Amino acid sequence: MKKESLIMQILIIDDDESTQFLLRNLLELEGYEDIIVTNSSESAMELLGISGFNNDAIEPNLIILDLHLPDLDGIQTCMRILGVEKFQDIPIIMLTGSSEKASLRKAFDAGAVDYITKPFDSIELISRVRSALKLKHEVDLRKTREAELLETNQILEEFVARLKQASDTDGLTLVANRRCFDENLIKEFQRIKRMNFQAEAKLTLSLILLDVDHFKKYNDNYGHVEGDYCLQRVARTLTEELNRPGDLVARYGGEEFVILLPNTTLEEARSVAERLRKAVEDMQIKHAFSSTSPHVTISLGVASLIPDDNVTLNLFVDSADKAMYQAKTTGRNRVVT
Ligand code: GH3
Ligand code: MG
Ligand code: MG
Ligand code: MG
Repeated sequence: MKKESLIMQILIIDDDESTQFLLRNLLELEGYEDIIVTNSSESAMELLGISGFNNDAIEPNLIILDLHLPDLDGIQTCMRILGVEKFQDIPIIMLTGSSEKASLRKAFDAGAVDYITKPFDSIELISRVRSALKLKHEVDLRKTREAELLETNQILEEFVARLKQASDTDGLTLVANRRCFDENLIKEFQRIKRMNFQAEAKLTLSLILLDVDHFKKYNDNYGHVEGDYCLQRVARTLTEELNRPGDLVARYGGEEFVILLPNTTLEEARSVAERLRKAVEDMQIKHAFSSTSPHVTISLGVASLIPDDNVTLNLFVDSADKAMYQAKTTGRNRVVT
């Protein structure tokens, strides 16, 4: 395997042939094999793919740049190269005559990392080249590590989001599960309570609890698989019937579902419940063993409260449950508030 230093590519931009020759020889003696030499700023721009599209554009690890070029001067050339995003970390060593020290400041301002005065000392040249390449290598390594870390973080975040999604979802019906409902109930209660604080018109939180009628008979007669399928269809209908973004359908357990309706009054919730009742009945899922209807139906209980300092959540679900129980005892397939 090749030593790291040998696979480094070096671009020399200088119009003087003897300088080109000398630099190339010294670098090759040191073991750098991939050396590209060019005469002018414009030809360098072409090689780097800066002045126009170049399918074979090079990406050198180091540039040695003459301060005086026949076209654009070295300082402007330096700025043009470093202004390209993918080249912003390329180390550029300026080549200057000994009388040009005054220009050095400009060269460093333009982003050059080092300079060598002509005529140059070979040991000095090699040392500066090596140290610039070493620095570049370290920057590259750091950037690669940062990019890898970022990617790992993104994968982790996606994974966590998927876990959260799974832990919030009921596996059979794909609506929210009980855990997710409990969490959202508290969140919405607190949120509306904050909004109601010192507000003139108080917002209401409503709840619909519903249960499939005579579902035991459905299971006993059509089988558990058909029962599961029926629950899936009911869940889908409930979801499709709700149209406000904050509404949440959850499976409360067994054949019972619960719907959270933020900023919804008792009257509004009652009409939502009535719409749901009708939508389930209108699916006309055959149920020959129900004493209520020839089709699958649901019974619904509705409860509302105004979240503020005077109420707690404790009895909220209970009161929806009581209303639902009343819907059961007064004939099923109905809404009770
Ligand atoms: P009611 O009208 O009073 O609600 O009567 P019901 O028969 O629906 O109520 P009951 O509580 O006696 O029976 C509920 C049935 O729901 C019994 C249970 O096996 C069934 N069940 C609960 N969860 C599931 C499920 O995930 N899949 C299936 N297929 N059945 C379920
Ligand atoms: Mg020159
Ligand atoms: Mg039940
Ligand atoms: Mg039931």
